[in-house]
Amino acid sequence: MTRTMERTRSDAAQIFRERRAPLGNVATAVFKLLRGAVAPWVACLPGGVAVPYLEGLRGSGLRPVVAKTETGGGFFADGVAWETGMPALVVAITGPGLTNLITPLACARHERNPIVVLSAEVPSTAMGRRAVQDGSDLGLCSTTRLTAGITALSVAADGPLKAMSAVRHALRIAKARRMPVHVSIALDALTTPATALPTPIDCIDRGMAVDSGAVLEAVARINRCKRPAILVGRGVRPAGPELVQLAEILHCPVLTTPTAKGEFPESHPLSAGVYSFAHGRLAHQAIRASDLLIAIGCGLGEFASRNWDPCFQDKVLIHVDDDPAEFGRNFTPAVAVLGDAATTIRSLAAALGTRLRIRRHWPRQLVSVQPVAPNPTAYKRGAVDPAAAFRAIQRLLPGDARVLADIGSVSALAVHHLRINAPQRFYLPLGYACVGHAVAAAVGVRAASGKQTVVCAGDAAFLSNTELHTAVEMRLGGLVYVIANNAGNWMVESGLRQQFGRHHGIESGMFRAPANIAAIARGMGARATVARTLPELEAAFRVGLDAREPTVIDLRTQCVPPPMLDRVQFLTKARVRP
Ligand SMILES: Cc1ncc(C[n+]2csc(CCOP(=O)(O)OP(=O)(O)O)c2C)c(N)n1
Ligand SMILES: [Mg+2]
Repeated sequence: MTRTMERTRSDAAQIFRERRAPLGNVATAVFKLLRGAVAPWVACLPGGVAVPYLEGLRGSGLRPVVAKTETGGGFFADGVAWETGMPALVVAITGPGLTNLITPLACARHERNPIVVLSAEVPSTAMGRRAVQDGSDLGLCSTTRLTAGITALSVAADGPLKAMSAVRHALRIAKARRMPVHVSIALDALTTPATALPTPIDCIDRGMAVDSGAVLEAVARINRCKRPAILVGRGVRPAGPELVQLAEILHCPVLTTPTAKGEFPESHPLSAGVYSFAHGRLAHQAIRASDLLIAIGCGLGEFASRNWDPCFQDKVLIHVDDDPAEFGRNFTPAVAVLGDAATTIRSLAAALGTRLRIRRHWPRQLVSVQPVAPNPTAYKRGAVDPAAAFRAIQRLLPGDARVLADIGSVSALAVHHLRINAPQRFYLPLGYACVGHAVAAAVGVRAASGKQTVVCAGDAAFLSNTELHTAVEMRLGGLVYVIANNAGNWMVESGLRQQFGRHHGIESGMFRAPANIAAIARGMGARATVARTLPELEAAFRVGLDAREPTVIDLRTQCVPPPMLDRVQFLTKARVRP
């Protein structure tokens, strides 16, 4: 080898090193690309093929959070995305890591929370050769095919260049469509030196031009009606002040779906509360009596339309949504206004402000809502009436605290008894309704919000995952778990009793004895108390809000039928009788 050739080779190596140094390998470059465009917490569960991701996170400015399962990690990310509106990252291994993520991704899809899953795949040379956990397209369980139906993009990259393009593309789609996405990168691609970063991710913010023709048509319809009402779903976010303005111009009742609880302040005189699931009497009356309904950001599905109540067909429906697929899904709108909620509401309010001609036809009691009457259920010794417990929580709840309700009788009780007076305070993902969601998602919400966070969950929900331990590891104070411990899956049992009578005789999921939730929580390092009376609950709740570590209140509750008649009716009607 000549000296010139040697120099050329060492120069090339030097240039290569210099280029490589700031970028590192593909795993490192991926996080450099994502930083700033995603929320800073990365839920991850380590494992052989995912190690390059974990190495890449070092010094990236992003913060790895070790979840106890990928399912819990996925819910954590869902909480982060819900709180921040930014895409939340999850890093997982292929195979079981990815299959564990299916449930939280489906939940995020329902709630339109952007989650970016980066999974690590077996090396390209091992694909299709029975490598452990092979989730490639050549393996037995292709992870991209598994996630394809529940994500906006699911793509595998077994080369470095495609890996970088895939991540960039996935992030754009997650942001634009507010949906989960999945990129699977092979181990060898992850560890290949990155040659160049793709152009930084610069997503154009959502926000569409207002459909002014449709707005004018809507205004004309509104002017001809007598009793308009507004029903808002989760898609209304973020439209707080605009929504209040529109309601005040129309002076009409405003209802929310259970998932959008609080998006219109429930303390506002025009609030008729939550419609359908666990609704109050007023909400139902307001919908029935209205002749025109402005539905904003909701698909008018089972919970949003009280089991597709036929009364919706008799109204003039003005449907506002940023997804045209929602129009006509359940009821045909007289006017469909495609656009982002806040902008459209603002345009409607502006157009109505000068032209509003409807006269006030609403009976006084329907535009001035009274608080729900207390549940008269008597106390049983040693256990608290859950309705009274919720009213106590309501009294002690700080105004800016986040409340997460889990699925179970607590979700119905929380919807019914809590009054949420500001948007983005209450999270109940009823669309996918997965038991255990809040227990894990609250950790993400508390971390991302910095606000006191209250979880209302049942004992079965608490037992279904262990992300409380993650909250303990993160030293998250001001995080209070109120666990309504009624010894089992009471919502199911209660539903069966309402449907079939007391002796249906099948396994409904009630336990022989209550689990010792406080002891389990202590075992994970949390502060924990058993509360058997309201004063015990109140004292523990107050202390927990200011505590420096997570608090669990093992609240022994009576089995009182929750307000869930609509759901029972839906299940009863759907049965085919012989
Ligand atoms: C993953 C999942 N499995 C099953 C269900 C059906 N389910 C709905 S409520 C419920 C009971 C939850 O029990 P718990 O958390 O103790 O609350 P409770 O109703 O007893 O107050 C079950 C099993 C579900 N929604 N999600
Ligand atoms: Mg229970």
